[in-house]
Amino acid sequence: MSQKKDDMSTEAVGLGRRRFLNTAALTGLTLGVAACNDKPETAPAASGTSAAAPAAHASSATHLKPGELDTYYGIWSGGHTGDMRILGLPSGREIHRIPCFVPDALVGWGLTNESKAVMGTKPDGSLRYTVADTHHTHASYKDGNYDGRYAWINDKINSRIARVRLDYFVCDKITELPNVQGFHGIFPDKADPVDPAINYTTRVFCGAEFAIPLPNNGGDINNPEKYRSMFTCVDAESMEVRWQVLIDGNCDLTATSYDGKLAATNQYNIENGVHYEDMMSSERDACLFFNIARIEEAVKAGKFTTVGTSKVPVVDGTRENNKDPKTALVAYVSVPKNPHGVNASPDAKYFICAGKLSPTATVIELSKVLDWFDGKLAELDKAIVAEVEIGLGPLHTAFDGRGNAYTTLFLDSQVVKWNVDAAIKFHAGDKSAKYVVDRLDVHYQPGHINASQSETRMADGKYLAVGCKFSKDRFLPVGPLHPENEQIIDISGDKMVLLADHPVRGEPHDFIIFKRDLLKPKQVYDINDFPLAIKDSKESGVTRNGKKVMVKITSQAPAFSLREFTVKKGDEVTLILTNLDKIEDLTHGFAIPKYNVNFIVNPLETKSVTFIADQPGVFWCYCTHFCHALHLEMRTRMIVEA
Ligand SMILES: [Cu+2]
Repeated sequence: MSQKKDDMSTEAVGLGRRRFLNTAALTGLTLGVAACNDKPETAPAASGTSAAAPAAHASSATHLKPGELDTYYGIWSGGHTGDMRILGLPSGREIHRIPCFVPDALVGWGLTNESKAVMGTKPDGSLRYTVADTHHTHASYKDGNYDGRYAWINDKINSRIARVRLDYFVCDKITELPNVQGFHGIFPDKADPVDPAINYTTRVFCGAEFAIPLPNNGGDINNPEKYRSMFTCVDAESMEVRWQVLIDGNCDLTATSYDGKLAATNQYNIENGVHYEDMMSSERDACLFFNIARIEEAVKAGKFTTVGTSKVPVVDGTRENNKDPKTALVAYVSVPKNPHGVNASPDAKYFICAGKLSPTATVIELSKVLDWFDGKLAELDKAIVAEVEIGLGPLHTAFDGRGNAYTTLFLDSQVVKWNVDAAIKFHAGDKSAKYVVDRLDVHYQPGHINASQSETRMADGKYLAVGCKFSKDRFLPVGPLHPENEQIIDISGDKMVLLADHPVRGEPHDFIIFKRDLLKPKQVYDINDFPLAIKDSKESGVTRNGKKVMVKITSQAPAFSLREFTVKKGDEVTLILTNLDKIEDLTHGFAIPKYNVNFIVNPLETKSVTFIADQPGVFWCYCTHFCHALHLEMRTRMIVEA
């Protein structure tokens, strides 16, 4: 405890306790050990840290009165469940889950023909994939703020990107990226690099982590020096892959500039190693800056190759072939080894990379990177305007719009608040500049962090959410699998104030938080959006074409349009259901016992399922979503004749 107090008094200029682990190699070792600690240091906050106990007035902010609405939306990645989660903040209440990559039993995602078409199927009609690992979610921009059109989310396992429509909160497209593995970082652009009239998102950038032989078809397995990773650009509207850039090393996170000119990925494994040890031998890795206009000119000029059966243009962004600033497509700004997280400051000036294995944050000035591309900056690393110590295991950074950055310290189990301008002054030689403003213990081992409006020009500095990877003793024990702990922090004052803990099912990773008035969700579908819609209950009935049978049904509480329908054993049945109820919140379900069918239809929504009627008998199809006092009576009889 006294040790900790001593350290806190030297916080501004150095890191005391943290200093002894200043070398990246040692820190790397510690990273492995940290996960095994069953009790990280959780002593009461010492002087210099914020109080861990919430102040009474601030704490009440998260406890909304019954009927009171949240002021912010949070979009959270669902992790293994492959969905996107919608939270209300500051309460932290989970309001909705949007299935994307993994089947979902509530809505029938992965069961209906419409959702299977989005998810992708094998030639036999079964789903191509049923597992996922979502990490990052970001939304579309206009004028430097969210415009409420779309959000995107990644699947690291199968290198897929899903788009969610934010008018209906549904996934409408999924694209699998060619020739990459471990697709991790994702970020939409915020403007076009060339046309100033396009001040909104038209591209989404995707960084891939794992280097693989290209093409990965059995060749070059024993030539690790030929393994490469790629940075991919996806069209925001068509969701088709526009182009890819071959790079050295592995992409970690992704960030984009507000002027649309630069996208970046911080990079580890510049060594191109295939074994754990090889990936950490170099003292510095890099933050890669992609010159979007030049890449697209190169593609237009035909200066690209393709890989395997993919038709996607691939340009060369390797370090060796991008040394000349006048022609470079990619700039490799050096950062301490194995960094994690790259985040764009809301003043549009800087990207900040966190050190992970180094206790530092690196501040890179974007105008200087552009100067290098223009031949006006001789040494690229002069774009680094600060590289300052902030604590052990820095991972991700959020902003309050008042010049402060908030970085998670995985090893220290803290959030550190630091002032970017002061850090730049300190780096320039002013050792009296106190850039560390505050520290707050979090519980425990924080990964991602984000603040309200942090990733926009309108960062408002009200709330900070921290995704803690370990919850340990914060919730009632439920056996060996612990939930993760999402903590909400008030950042409106000088000191951070911890407001609330929320258990979440693993593991959300990343999230964004924005003002509720940026979204205008619709609560009833437009029936014309569905090609198969049955617009009048009189169109209901059974039509046969050989062994193929189409059953058309509508729902209007508390009845289905058909009281019964008959098919024959061996028929291929396609059942189409339109919910003709137009009233908000009047959803129906449709389940067929023994046929593994259950899905819901929202007001004026149409869905269909196809199955083989392989079991003769009577099957009571019933409404599974409570809709009416006569909900239990809402049924139809499927008769399958032997
Ligand atoms: Cu019903």
